Amino acid sequence: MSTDKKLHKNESIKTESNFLRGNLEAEIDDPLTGGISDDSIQLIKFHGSYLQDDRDVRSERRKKKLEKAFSFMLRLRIPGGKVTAKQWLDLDKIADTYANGTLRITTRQTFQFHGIIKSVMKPTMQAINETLLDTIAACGDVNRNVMCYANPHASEVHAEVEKLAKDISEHLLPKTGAWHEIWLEDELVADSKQEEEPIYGKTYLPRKFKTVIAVPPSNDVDIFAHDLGFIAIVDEKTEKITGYNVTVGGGMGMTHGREDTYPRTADILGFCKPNQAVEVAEKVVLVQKEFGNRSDRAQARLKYTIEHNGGIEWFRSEVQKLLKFKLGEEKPYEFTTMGDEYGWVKGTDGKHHLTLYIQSGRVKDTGKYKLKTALQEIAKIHDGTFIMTANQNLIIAEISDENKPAIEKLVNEYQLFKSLHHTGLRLNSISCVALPTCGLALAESERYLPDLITELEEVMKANSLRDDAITIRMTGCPNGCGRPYLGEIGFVGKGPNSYNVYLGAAFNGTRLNKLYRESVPGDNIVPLLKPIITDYANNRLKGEHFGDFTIRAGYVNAADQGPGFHEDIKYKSYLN
Ligand code: SRM
Ligand code: SF4
Repeated sequence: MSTDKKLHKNESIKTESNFLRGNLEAEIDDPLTGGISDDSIQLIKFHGSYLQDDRDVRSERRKKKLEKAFSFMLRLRIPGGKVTAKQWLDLDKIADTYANGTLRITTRQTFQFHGIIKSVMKPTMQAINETLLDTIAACGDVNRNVMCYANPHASEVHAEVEKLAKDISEHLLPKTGAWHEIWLEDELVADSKQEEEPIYGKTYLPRKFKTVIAVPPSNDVDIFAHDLGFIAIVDEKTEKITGYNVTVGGGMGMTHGREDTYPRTADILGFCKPNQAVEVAEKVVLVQKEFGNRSDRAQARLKYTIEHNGGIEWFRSEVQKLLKFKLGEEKPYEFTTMGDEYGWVKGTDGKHHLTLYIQSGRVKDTGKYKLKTALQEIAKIHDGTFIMTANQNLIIAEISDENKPAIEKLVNEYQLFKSLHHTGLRLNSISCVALPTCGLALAESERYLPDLITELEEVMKANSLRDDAITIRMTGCPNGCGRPYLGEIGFVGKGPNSYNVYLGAAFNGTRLNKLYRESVPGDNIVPLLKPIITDYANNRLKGEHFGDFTIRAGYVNAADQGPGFHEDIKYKSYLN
């Protein structure tokens, strides 16, 4: 561990928290304020929650000298993103009873609830626990929700990667009893001082840590964006997973104006057998725990640990020192897409699956489009499961032959099939939450991208590109929650109604994009992109994707793995 610099204050908060307890319970029970202390704000993240406030009313309340309109966001841990129909109904009810009445599918295959006030945090957690789910380690400096390839049509392979996602999640889960004690009011651990965190120790990790599993040719989980990834190598003849290429050091977050922060695509560490994957995950975590930067949180993710200590060769040798077996050579693989496969598919196990597009992952009723009610009605008769995807979409999964007609009837009645007929642009879009709940948002995202796409759709249609798939991603700040630096078109909030526009990522998620124009006002985005889209329609090569075209046509330079992200920018100011 680097000891020469002063440790970040979060390190002492963790160390002194008695394994994530701190003063959290007393502060949750305190009726005098809707908030909690700064230390508890850090600790509650490990319990899957963030203190937020309604930013739409912030200045009005400040003027009235009122406390901020505090509420909590709660994120579930659902490795592999699958819930039963019964759990769906329970979660839907929790959203109505305790939260803002919506379920939010995140970019990491789980749900968030927004708008939970402090006085109902315990009942909410208890209700979640009754559904046999939890929120442990959904946020915080630990391994977060583990994602895996979502499409269950290759049933056996899907079942295997889903199991691995669960195994890794369980293995890397904090072992403290704090969550159960605080939220479920379980008996206190007799002497919590004797508790141990065998993997993490008292200081947990230097920063958040994210793990995913992909099954080529689909890169639906955006494998190169994460700290740790497993690319399943499937034998063509037997259709069995023979092992995994392990990826390390991907990440999206950066800070405007800090060139030492950048998105980075992951490296390949090596190859492991299926029964070695959990051990590899543990050792990668241990190396990050030892070498990650604990002074500067903006430099603490695994991507910087690798960059600052000698690159992937150094990292490989550190992981290898801890492993009892030798990592193999990378095996060949190819990704062709990172989107979801919409519509009906039949699995190799004979079950049916319907993938629906969910705009920005928000499950709610809007006007005549009663998505939330429809899914509720479907869940009431569904004998299968629901699977969230890494693209904020939803699969009504594992439907039996007998039940398919009834589900189809509801799908038609509530016009859910409409979501499948959206344009290629919309079907490949992601937007992060941003305003009004996200405390870090500099600009709108979820409330803006859908309308911006409507305008861009006109340009696409005028150029006969209605159904062409272009990945388009927006975030309200540079933290990258919608993985915008892997979008062929990326918008990153710079200030109110102002976005940096990025172009040139690869359609299969293997290459980052590059800054095209800085601080573009919302109204100027369509005029900015219109000539480029038209040029693409007229001059693209056969099968050429938009991101590749913008590089070939000279709009942006091709990005490298990440450290040079801020270099070779052709244009910067919007006025250029
Ligand atoms: Fe994120 C912080 C929402 C996926 C990178 N993210 C936040 C917070 C908690 C804001 C905060 O710290 O106060 C946001 C809460 C907004 C709200 O009101 O709900 C937030 N992140 C989200 C979600 C809900 C976006 C969405 O629209 O779906 C995603 C929840 C994922 C989950 O279920 O676990 C979400 N966040 C991501 C991703 C994408 C991914 O992991 O696939 C990234 C980029 C990948 C990465 O981690 O490098 C991401 N979020 C960040 C960062 C920057 C981290 C960094 O390395 O610099 C922050 C800020 C931070 O950690 O300091 C952040
Ligand atoms: Fe908030 Fe920024 Fe993440 Fe969007 S990218 S949810 S604005 S932290």
